Amino acid sequence: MSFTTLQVGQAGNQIGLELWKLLRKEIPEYADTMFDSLNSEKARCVLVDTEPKVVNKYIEDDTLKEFFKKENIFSTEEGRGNNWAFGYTYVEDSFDEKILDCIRHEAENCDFYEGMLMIHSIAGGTGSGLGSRLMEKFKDQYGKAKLINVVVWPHPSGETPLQNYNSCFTTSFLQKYSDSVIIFENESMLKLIPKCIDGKKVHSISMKNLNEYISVCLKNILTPCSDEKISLYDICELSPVPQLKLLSCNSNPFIFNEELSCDKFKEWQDIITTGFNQITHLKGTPYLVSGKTYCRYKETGAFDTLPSHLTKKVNSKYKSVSWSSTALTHVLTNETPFYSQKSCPFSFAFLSNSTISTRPLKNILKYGRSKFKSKAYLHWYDKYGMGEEEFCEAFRYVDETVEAYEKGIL
Ligand SMILES: Nc1nc2c(ncn2[C@@H]2O[C@H](COP(=O)(O)OP(=O)(O)OP(=O)(O)O)[C@@H](O)[C@H]2O)c(=O)[nH]1
Ligand SMILES: [Mg+2]
Repeated sequence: MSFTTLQVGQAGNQIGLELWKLLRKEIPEYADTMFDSLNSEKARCVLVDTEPKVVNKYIEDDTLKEFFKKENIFSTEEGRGNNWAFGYTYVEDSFDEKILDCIRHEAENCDFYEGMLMIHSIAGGTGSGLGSRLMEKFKDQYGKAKLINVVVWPHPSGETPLQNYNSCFTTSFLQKYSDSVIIFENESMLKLIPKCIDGKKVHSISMKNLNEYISVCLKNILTPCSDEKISLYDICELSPVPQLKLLSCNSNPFIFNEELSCDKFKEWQDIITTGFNQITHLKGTPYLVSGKTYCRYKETGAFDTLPSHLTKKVNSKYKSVSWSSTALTHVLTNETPFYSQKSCPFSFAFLSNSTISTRPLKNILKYGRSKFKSKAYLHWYDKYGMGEEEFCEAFRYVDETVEAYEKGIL
């Protein structure tokens, strides 16, 4: 089974820089799932941005150059100015069709094509707008293939005036076309990273550090073990009904500034406890729809007690929904963690579908609707043919998603 990775916009391609650094270390085990073994083990990855700055790094850097196909890198001259409508509607010289041709070419080279893992932010113009257009066309052409989106959520306080509108539009497309959406909230990561690396003085956490955290999470769930094939279907199992497909991911230990912060962890129990402590919720106890833990541990001795320990931890953090009592599974691998050279004995990740995801949704809806009421910035969308009806439809989709979680848990 194989899948393609599609990175769109600045965030998508910057996260990719960190992710492929980790994945490359495990070639050739993953050669035919994420790497094209027929083509010198180059990544089965398509890289897209409207401005050339970030994707050019993949062309100019000597180490990266080896792993990426130059013909899979697409860019234009100018970004989409944090405007979803600009990104969605303006595709000069059939830019979108060229990208889809490239994805088709990659898919045709796979023995069994599972689908696409797409990485992007929801708040800018390219990853969100052009990304939405690509999701729509991909699902139109490959109805049965899976689409998993890894998305970066903006700070609620607002980095750009259009971010909540853009986020609502992207969320409505995710709800229509994606099979599972793994959400990484920039603000939550800023709070949780110091918890993973305490004992060290953290002066500031950079965007690169956020991307390192996201990459470690993705690495743990995409390559739980080196001799078993990764499958997008395993991740999609966590979305039992199409309306409930928003996932969160946490992982421990964590590589910070290329240094593994694992000195303070003596036992696997400590690593799991710190991993679960990363999960934050504002009010009450969240409901868990489904979850999967991923553990790599060379010592099999602990495998008898690990599952019940993990289940206990999950139950202390979440309430379970009445209709989904067996929704928690554990993937335990008798293998040294991939960063074992740094003497860490154990790695842990938790991928979960829970009501925690409704909090960021409510935020973009609240701020988006309040701006819409005062008709702020609507002309930026109107000039690309997006009228008030389109806004109302996007808000309705976000509303329905929140409602699906609130009703679904009963
Ligand atoms: N985690 C993370 N977030 C990022 C990164 N770069 C940008 N963001 C966030 O993504 C949002 C902006 O989206 P970008 O990806 O920069 O925008 P874009 O898709 O390139 O679109 P345009 O530049 O408007 O054409 C903001 O919420 C940023 O905080 C990154 O490398 N990592
Ligand atoms: Mg950009």
